[in-house]
Amino acid sequence: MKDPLDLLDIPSLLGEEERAIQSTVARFLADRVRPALPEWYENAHFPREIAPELGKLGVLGMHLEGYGCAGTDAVSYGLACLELEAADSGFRSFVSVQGSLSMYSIHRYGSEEQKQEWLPRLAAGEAIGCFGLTEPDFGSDPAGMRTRAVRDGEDWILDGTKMWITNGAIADVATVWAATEDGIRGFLVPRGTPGFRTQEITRKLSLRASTTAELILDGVRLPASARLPHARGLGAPLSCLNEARFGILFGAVGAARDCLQTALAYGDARIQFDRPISGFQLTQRKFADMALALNNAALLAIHLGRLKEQGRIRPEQISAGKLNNVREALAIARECRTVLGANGISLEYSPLRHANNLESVLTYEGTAEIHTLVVGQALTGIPAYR
Ligand code: TGC
Ligand code: FAD
Repeated sequence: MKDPLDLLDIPSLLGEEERAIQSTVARFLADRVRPALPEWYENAHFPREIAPELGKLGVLGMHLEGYGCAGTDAVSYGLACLELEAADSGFRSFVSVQGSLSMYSIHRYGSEEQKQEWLPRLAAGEAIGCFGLTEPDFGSDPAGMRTRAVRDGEDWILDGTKMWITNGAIADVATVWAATEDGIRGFLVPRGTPGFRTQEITRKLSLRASTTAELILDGVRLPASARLPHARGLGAPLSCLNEARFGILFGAVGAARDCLQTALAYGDARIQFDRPISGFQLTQRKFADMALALNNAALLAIHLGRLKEQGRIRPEQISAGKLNNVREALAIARECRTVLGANGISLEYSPLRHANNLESVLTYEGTAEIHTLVVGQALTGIPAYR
């Protein structure tokens, strides 16, 4: 199938090892994930048993060093996200939450004991992690969170509710952010802790091949050793978001590429008025505009990846990348759907599934409006959130 990223020869910007990682991930998805995707999506099912296979593939926490993690460069991690999301945003989401939110929070802010206990199992996919920041009444504005952690002797008691938590119902360990009298702190809450329960969120029209839950903490007693000792203030969870948002800005390119590839193939095969619909100028205009937007998004992703590898990427640059690439990917997915006509609304084809998924991607990890304001603040020096 034609690769629309060949238009600007995007692969020539990648090293040999990066390309090898990308094609290994793509092959795994073609064998193990793509054939069953329509069924999983239709049945709102995430195949939990695939986690150890993703661990073996090396994509869980792949950009982290040590503790069973692969320690790859940023672009390699991005390319894995790109291929995962070309299959389905739900799989990129699983890998983002496991590696960039759960594992990263432990890797960066955890004690040595916490790292030894959790990271090797999470990297292998033998354990699953989740990250609870959002609450029913505090999404874009996590600083207002109501979840509280109060000291009782050496222990901590946690009360509160977290909402829309990816992997929440299947997680063995939850990174939970809570307000204390010294500001926001992070805690590791293992599944089965008394007072801690999860409730699957059903009836989703987006990210159906992904599991999302509410976390309920009712007088959860944790030992002092459950607190992430190096996490202080809202900056700690926000720094984890930078990692996941970086994966998303690559992932969005993958979803868009898959849509455009599907539309190009369909346009060749579908005959109307005695000729392939890709021979019509109006269709070619759609293809050309989408290919430009897609290649630009890929260039932006790789540029930001190189900045990250040099250790000089800034949060507002990640916001700019997430804002642009998700917005463009959603527009491409919708436009590709039109090329497929009525077939475009069927699960037999990927564009509408991607478009529905991208509605979540546009919202989670900071909404498009929040990232607009982050860029606005970088340009003007004036924060306009409140
Ligand atoms: P503000 O006063 O600006 O900042 C508080 C402290 O945090 C620091 N900071 C950052 N640090 C690292 N990275 C960033 N991106 C940071 N942004 C801010 C800041 O320097 C400050 O540090 P200090 O030391 O001075 O205390 O905070 P604010 O309350 O005004 O909020 C700013 C705002 C709106 C940008 C922030 O709250 C925000 O990003 N809101 C969006 C929330 C969000 O993205 N939630 C995502 C939840 S997780 C999720 O969606 C997972 S989906 C997973 C999947 O399935 O893929
Ligand atoms: P709100 O914050 O209520 O925003 C509603 C609307 O108001 C948006 O359009 C928003 O942009 C706009 N708005 C808000 N404030 C402003 C402002 N200052 N200026 C202009 N416009 C504004 N969270 C987690 O912690 N962990 C997870 O694993 C996780 N997984 C998720 C999975 C899915 C499928 C989804 C859909 C969400 C997930 N989330 C997760 C939650 C996600 O991060 C939040 O939905 C997101 O941060 C937005 O919060 P909200 O939904 O409460 O919307």
